[in-house]
Amino acid sequence: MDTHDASTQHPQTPAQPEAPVGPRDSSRTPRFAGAASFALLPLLDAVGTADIAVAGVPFDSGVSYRPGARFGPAHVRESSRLLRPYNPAQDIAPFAVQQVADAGDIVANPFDLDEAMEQVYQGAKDLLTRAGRLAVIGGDHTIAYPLLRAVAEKHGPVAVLHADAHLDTWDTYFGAPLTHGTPFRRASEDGFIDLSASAHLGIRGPLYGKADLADDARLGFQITTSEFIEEHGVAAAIDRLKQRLAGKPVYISVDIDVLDPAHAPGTGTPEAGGLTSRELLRIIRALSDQQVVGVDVVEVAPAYDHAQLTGIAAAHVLYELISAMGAEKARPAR
Ligand SMILES: [Mn+2]
Repeated sequence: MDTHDASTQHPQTPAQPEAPVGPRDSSRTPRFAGAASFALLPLLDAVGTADIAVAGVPFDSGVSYRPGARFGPAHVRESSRLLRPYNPAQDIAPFAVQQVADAGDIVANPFDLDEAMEQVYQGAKDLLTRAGRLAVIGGDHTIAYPLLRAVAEKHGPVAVLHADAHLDTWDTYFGAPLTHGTPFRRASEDGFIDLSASAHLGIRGPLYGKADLADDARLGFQITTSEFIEEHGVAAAIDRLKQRLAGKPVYISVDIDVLDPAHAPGTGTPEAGGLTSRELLRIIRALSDQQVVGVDVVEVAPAYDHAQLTGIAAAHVLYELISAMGAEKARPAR
């Protein structure tokens, strides 16, 4: 970020990194006015480079049930207008300790899934030349595959923390190897994930058979179910996840259907008995001591949403993830 040549600096004025450009000033422009970038942050093109780029992927050609997550990025941005600059729950100003900017959307072909996956991969790779980390708004869960491909290229196999009602490690649907129910099987097979440190959170609901669980374990995932949280509490779930992630580079992928439909009705494959938004936010906060190298929040389908419930939940989840990613930078200043 700092482009000053140290040799031209006066000795009494050591080089200072430029302060991050924050969200639009809501004391001058009402939050409800103008176009919505995520959290009313500046666009990446306006700031050039960023520590974290927020990018949308309006793509839902991989869904097996209700379509509509292609409208997720616009809905989450629209639902993020009320996010304020200081996060007391993590004692951090996430847009002041790091440059966060909205990179707009990565365009993906809605009629050709293979081409779309290549576009998401290339789009993520290109953004990673201008931003240290990506925070992606989906889009259906298929996009986790090309995103993990780009992240693994940079960091090696990553510990994936996958919050979802579903395993998403199934094999094929109608013979198709890449759908929103299969990205983590393909990512595991292709070596993008650390098989000893990856985990699902919030799994629940009916499966096709018991073999699904055996396959899933073989593909590298430990499961913390929704029932585990009910039985043992959030603190025990956090301990279990931290032991599993074990200080590795972590990629966090949040399918908004990890939340109960009461908290997030606007999604493609809802399952009863899920987490509350309060439980999920607390778990994310507890991971601020991890090395989080990338995140996504996917499967927001606004056509089934009511009063922005799902959009607001997703916006807060992303805000908490961005805060957790900033914790490392904030620490020395405290
Ligand atoms: Mn999913």
